[in-house]
Amino acid sequence: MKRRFAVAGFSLAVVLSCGTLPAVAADSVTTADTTVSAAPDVDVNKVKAHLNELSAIAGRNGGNRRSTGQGYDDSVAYVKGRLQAAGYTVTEQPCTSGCTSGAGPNLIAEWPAGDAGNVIMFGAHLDGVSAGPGMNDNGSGSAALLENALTLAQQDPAMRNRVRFAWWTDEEQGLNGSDFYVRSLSSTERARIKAYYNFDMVASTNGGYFINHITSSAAAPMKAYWDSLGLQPEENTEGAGRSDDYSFEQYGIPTSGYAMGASARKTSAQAAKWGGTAGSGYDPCYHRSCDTLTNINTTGLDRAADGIAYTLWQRAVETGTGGGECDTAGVVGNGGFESGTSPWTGSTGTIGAHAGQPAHTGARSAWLGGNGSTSTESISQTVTVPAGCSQASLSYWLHIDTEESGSRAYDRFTVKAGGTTLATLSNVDAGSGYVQRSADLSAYAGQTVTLTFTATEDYSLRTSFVLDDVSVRSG
Ligand code: DTR
Ligand code: ZN
Ligand code: ZN
Repeated sequence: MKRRFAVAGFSLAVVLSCGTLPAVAADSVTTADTTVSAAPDVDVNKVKAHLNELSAIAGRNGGNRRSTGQGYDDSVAYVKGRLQAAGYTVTEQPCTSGCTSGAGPNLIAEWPAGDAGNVIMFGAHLDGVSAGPGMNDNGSGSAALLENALTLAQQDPAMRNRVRFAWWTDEEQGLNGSDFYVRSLSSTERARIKAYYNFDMVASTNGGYFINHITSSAAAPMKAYWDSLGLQPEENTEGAGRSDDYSFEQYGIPTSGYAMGASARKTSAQAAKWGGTAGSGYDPCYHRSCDTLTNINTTGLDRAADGIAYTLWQRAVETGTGGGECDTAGVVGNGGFESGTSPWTGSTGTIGAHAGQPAHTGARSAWLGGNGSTSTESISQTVTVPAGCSQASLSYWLHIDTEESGSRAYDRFTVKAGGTTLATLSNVDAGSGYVQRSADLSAYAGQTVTLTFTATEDYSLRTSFVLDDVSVRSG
């Protein structure tokens, strides 16, 4: 369904009541001095066309798309062909350990733009059970993801972060394809993945609106989109640990995703807010032969597909610098300490050009501590995190130089937002140069908060905490 609720198509009162949700499903929003791209509407008819192809593939292959059969390999070939035609480099990854014997490959596609050190992943399992064609489980997630990948390629917006898509093999036999993928990555490659979003059963005919880890920072854009539609989403308790997001969770990668539910029954409270039949399963055809093209909730499928696009744009697309959705330029004043001391307050005598302690960039820094006697030095400034930043972080460069030795913390450095401690470091973290560190500020979107950096030393032996290039950034 083509739905556009650009700012112009929405009453101002409604925009304001939605609080912090910026520019949903509009093609672009023109601000005072620039045009920033906003998430597109993903055409649900095109998502359904992919489902038709997957259904036909099952029909030609004994009625299923089980990971070990030709129905799965043909599904891989279909998705791969569409992605390649759109300009993706696509990798088939054979699952060489932990998968069912004879299982086909994972399919991985990365859009080749944006910071390769910040990868946002979106995945769905492409295999089904042997009982039927697997249209809701999981043609729905596979097709919604494919159309999102094609939409991204077609729009080709300026990218801030890297987007990687995955279609997993052998989920139904134990999350095996995704487990193999995450296990096979080096720890460096794993650390580049900042979030994984999973889509398994997003079109259940008697479904609900479920989000994995709904209160997490990774889930914020997924939730913001469904909240903007008034859907009152709930935690995906039924699916916890039961789909491919679990493989990423086990390595500490933040995960979220959408689901509409499997065999668990809808409660009367859920039927009251979402419609449908209380006391019946969310998907009456779960793992059955009747999981066909008629077992698809088109409205739910559309809402999931559009929310994926919204999340992808929020997390990975460049939003421009002219007062866009999450413009972090200038949020921290004089973050490099190059122009006097204002707007920093507190121990501003620590700010300057310091012989013997080089700056990270420029000539000046804030040298906190290094006295070798009982002392506390602190600098603060009050910032406003833009409301459009569903993901925001505090970044700073810190060089810790110490005369202390051993593994006991004598001299400490803390980073606070208001009364909340975001980070604690000490002489134990000392090293030869500057290290860039960051802390999550997403919880402060739309709020004004005082950032404070404090060095506290004990009675002897100096530890210097040299701070430079403080900024708030999106993502
Ligand atoms: N991974 C699903 C199993 C599953 C069970 N409950 C839920 C809830 C929401 C999504 C998925 C699931 C399967 O593939 O069968
Ligand atoms: Zn599934
Ligand atoms: Zn299943």
